[in-house]
Amino acid sequence: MRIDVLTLFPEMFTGPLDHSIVGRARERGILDVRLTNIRDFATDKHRQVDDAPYGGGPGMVMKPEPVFAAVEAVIARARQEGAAEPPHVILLDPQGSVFSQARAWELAEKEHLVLICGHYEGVDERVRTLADEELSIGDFVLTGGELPAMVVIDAVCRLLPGAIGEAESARQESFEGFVLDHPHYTRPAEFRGMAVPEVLLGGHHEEIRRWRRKEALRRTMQRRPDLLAKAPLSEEDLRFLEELRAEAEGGEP
Ligand code: 9D3
Repeated sequence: MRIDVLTLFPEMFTGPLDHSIVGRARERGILDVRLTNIRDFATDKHRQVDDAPYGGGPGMVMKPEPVFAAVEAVIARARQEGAAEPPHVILLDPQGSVFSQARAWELAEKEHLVLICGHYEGVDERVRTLADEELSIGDFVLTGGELPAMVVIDAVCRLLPGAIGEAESARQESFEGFVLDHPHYTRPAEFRGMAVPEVLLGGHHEEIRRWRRKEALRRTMQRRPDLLAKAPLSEEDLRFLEELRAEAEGGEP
């Protein structure tokens, strides 16, 4: 997959994209990330990329011309390099639809993404016409679209074939994200008086699988009942949930 990132702050991306799974995917050629500084497409003598809002008010708005020129240059370059289809263009914006694991799976199918990062008070409204979709990463205020772009790249990258180990990939399903993880332990078996659950020490694989699934459901029920409502549940899951309900019932004074 190829991802072009258009930003006024390309330096922000060095670090997060150079390490761990994303760094390795880039080394292996699974992911090709290219950074474009929108300022390089400013044409006036001051290389101005933002301006005061029409109608007045505080803050600055990103001018449309450099963003349009940058997106058009990236699209033209991809076509020259033999791309069959035009890229999927995403504007990172607080007004976008909220990014999700389901959206990450869909984006992982694309050959080429273009991520446009706004900064300051946002982009000129006409920039929206460049985008196939607008994405937010949640209801909190950041200073720009750069961190959200990195979040999207990270989430999509680990879904690309070959990005993570075979064992882990096999566990990845499109259902991922509906049930929280079970508790994890490593050595020592007892730490500051806190013991690892007996079942995990025994090596009885089927018993361990059942324990993990039940604990995953317990956590999800306790912390994120909203997820459980959407989760595809097996007959066994429903039995575990019934047991958990009974345990909770029995726990009452
Ligand atoms: C304080 C300015 N806000 C007035 C209501 C609007 C605003 C404009 C630009 C708020 C944040 C930003 C910069 N943020 C992003 O560009 C952004 C973002 C975010 O802030 N939160 C979650 N997802 C995203 S995606 C892009």
